Amino acid sequence: MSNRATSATSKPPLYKIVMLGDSGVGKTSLVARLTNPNAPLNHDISATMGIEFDTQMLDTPHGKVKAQIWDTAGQERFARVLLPTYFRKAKGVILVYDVTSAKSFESLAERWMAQLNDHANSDELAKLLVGNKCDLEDGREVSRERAMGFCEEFGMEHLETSAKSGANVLRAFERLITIVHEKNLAARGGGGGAGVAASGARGGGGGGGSYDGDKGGTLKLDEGNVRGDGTSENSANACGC
Ligand SMILES: Nc1nc2c(ncn2[C@@H]2O[C@H](COP(=O)(O)OP(=O)(O)OP(=O)(O)O)[C@@H](O)[C@H]2O)c(=O)[nH]1
Ligand SMILES: [Mg+2]
Repeated sequence: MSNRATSATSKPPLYKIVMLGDSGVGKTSLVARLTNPNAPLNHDISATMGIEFDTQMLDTPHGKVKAQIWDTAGQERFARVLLPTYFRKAKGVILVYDVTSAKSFESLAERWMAQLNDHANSDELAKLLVGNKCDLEDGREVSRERAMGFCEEFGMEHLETSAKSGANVLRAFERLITIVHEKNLAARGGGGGAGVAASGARGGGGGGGSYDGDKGGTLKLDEGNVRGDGTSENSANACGC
């Protein structure tokens, strides 16, 4: 059977991608803008307290693929215990900073890249640097040139986005998933793009938190019930209620 016939009949591949960055940079707002483009930005949004995930079909030059987007907690107390779960079977990472916060940018090199290297094979992960809140030009603390320096050092592309206006939001997710998909196609010698994450996407497994690859859901934690291995005494709440 030709590759063409295979791709016409097979399900789109599913890849897990992870949003990383300090608390308040706008990770949840970016995912909300992607999945619900017409809803206004929520300024009263709560900090993510564990993991929230959603799936979204995205276009690539090689056809449609499904992204399972893990929106993680930027707050140290939650992120620390959940890092192994965040990275398990992940194929791509969006590193988010806030263009109005130099601290959030510096944190990427000082904190998030180090944790990525500790918990995942960084070379195998597709990465994209995203400077969010580009609508707040008057408050800018991170220049594009500085961001480009980071990209050269760590080998990734860069986009500035606004979860408020919607600027570049779809483009950022589509760009990352295209890099992920192309890596997968290259690894398979250019053949059909079978879903790498799909086999692990149902029923969870050893990494903590079960989830359903076709739906969104949440795994909410609080300090009292987080164990050191990244699991929780709370059961995963995959219905999102
Ligand atoms: N002006 C502006 N505000 C934004 C933008 N994106 C997010 N915000 C605001 O920034 C605040 C934090 O956004 P969140 O999406 O909760 O940030 P987060 O990265 O998910 O934070 P944690 O869940 O704590 O890790 C909220 O008040 C948002 O309304 C943006 O593009 N422009
Ligand atoms: Mg959040």
